[in-house]
Amino acid sequence: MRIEKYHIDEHNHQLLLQHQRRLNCLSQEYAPIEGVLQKLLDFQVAIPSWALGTGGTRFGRFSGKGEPRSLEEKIEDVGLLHQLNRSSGAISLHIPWDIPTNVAQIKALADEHGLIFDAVNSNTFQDQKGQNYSYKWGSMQHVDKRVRQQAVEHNLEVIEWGKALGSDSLTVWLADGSSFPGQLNFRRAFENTLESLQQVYAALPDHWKMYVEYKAYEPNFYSTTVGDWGQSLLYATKLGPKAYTLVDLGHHLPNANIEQIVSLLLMEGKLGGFHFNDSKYGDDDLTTGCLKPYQLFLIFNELVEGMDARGMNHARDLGWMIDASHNLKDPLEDLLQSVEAIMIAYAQALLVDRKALEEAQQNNDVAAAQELLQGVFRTDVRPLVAEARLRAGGALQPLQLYRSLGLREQLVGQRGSKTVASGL
Ligand SMILES: [Mn+2]
Repeated sequence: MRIEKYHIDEHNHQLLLQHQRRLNCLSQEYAPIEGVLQKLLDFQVAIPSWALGTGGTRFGRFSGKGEPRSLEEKIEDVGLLHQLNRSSGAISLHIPWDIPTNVAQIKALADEHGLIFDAVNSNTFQDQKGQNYSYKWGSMQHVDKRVRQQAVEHNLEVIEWGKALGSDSLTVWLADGSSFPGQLNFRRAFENTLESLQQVYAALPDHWKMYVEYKAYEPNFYSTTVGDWGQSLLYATKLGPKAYTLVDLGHHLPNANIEQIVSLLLMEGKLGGFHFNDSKYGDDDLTTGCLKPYQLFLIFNELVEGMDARGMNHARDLGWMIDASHNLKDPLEDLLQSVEAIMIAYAQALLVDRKALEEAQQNNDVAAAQELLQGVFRTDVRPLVAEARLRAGGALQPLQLYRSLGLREQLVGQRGSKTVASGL
């Protein structure tokens, strides 16, 4: 399903005057904004293929309606998001949940929707039908070499799918760890994992990146073998220049200073990518920015500062992806909200007066530094984000248009109300 262009034009036409009034106010305060707009236009956030259906908790899963039944329909869904916001131009596939039956057709379909394939994700956190060995006691950390080898081979297969699709990165998240003291020899678990990752790393094409994602706890509750950014950085450093740390916002212990982690990883040239979501207690996988928009802004503030210090391209040099689970809201509405929150935080970070902030820091003027950051954070930059969308051919108010066109109802009409998408 595609949205007819005239629907978007009509919608924009209705909102245009009000939009321009708001934008003018903002431009007067923050002139010139052209450079910021171009950066917003370039910025794309990949949508994971597993976030298009309803997620679940360990207690239950309450299906939504009109969920995508196939990889093709997942691509169509991301295509809809991208038509609406022009900032969701990539899809991140999960293997084996989303193995294409016909690579050429899938590539052509993605191309039709203006989508590229972002990082491919391996899965050794659950057993698949017909596999020889179980991951109950871990995958790459496992005491049995045969299990480790199976996990390595799966990752090699994922790289092959990625190569076929035109992806250029592999994300490895391991559920490996232990739930009880004494269960695991930490050092051997690390060494086994490193040795396994080294075999995967050796198979990476030259221009590829490997993202080593960390997580503090869950599903294991005593130790995780890639448990924090220090451990991930250890692996990434030992592996080599193509390996990077991936930061998932929900994978920290409560109140961790994620913006500082980001800053130091960037300094070391080892920050590879991001998984956006929000949380109150743990890895809640809620809509990005729904709870802690100020933290999201502070993270983007460090990202922009750190990337500029290294002369990096904001849009291309890091991998940007949403990693959330949608249990209550329509996944497409939820994703529109997440992307919007990311764009707002990014726009705000771009508006920070870097010179004035540095001056405040040099003078130990703490109050001035706070005023500067909070001044930008409290500015409503939504017209700026909307203007970027407008210029790219998207909708001024994506969520509003999604609802007024009855897109979910149309999807239910096509797919039925009892569909279940594969995913978390
Ligand atoms: Mn993640």
